[in-house]
Amino acid sequence: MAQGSGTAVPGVGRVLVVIPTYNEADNVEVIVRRVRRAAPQVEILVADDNSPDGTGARAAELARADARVHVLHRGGKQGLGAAYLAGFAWARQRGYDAVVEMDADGSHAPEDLPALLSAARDADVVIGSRWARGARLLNWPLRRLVLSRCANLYARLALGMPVADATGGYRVYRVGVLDRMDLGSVCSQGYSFQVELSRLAHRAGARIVEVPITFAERERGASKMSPLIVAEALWRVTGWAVRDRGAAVRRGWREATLGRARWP
Ligand SMILES: Nc1nc2c(ncn2[C@@H]2O[C@H](COP(=O)(O)OP(=O)(O)OP(=O)(O)O)[C@@H](O)[C@H]2O)c(=O)[nH]1
Ligand SMILES: [Mg+2]
Repeated sequence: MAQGSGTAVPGVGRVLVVIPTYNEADNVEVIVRRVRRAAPQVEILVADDNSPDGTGARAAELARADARVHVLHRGGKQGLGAAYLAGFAWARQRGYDAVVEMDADGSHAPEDLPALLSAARDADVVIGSRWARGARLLNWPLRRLVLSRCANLYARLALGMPVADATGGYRVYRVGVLDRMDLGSVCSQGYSFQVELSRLAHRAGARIVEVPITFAERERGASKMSPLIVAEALWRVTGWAVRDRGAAVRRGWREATLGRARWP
């Protein structure tokens, strides 16, 4: 660890902020600049899926000008989940101690990052939460607000996780906890990725802490949210719930029958 060289966050270590991008040419420079200003010790990896609008080339320019900015050029659009997993692998190979997930469109304020990193001193996973007391939502359309509220309610009830914002995509993961999570089993393409990782972290016994954030609607560029992405989340959460409940019932049944067998 490069302690003392100005690249370590006290109590956390070397941090890599992974920013997945697809057609974010108007946003990439702004977000990189804001992260560098808000948290000068961290490094940044832009994980670009060969965006047709030239986001990758812009990110490469930023990387040439700043040794703390890196780019992962990927072959084509493969979804948010695949881009993050590639970013996590990149971080692991290079010995980072923590990775941050952050959108490129400014919805996740880099100015909140110091608070998230400070919470990471005593946690395995920190979720920048839209549904924790003190969070602020700016210009979010009512339909997105309702969708997020319902999705979180469903995920919490179906999966039994004590997490208010399981769909939120502004997070810190200590690399140690990623090692305990079975990332090879991850199958989500879109935003159910966040729920899937919440579930894996919860099952790995991770200390999960939520920190309120200010979440703003994107100002520039197009959303990649689609009905297909919502359907994927619904379908996957239901599948995990059935699997988890089935396993719990089988466990209970086994314990009950074994207990009875031992009864004198
Ligand atoms: N590398 C990569 N990045 C992606 C892909 N899909 C989305 N992203 C990025 O993931 C982040 C979140 O996507 P958004 O389109 O902002 O999704 P959203 O925040 O749910 O939607 P809005 O609220 O409408 O902005 C952005 O930085 C996107 O550029 C993908 O397939 N590959
Ligand atoms: Mg967004």
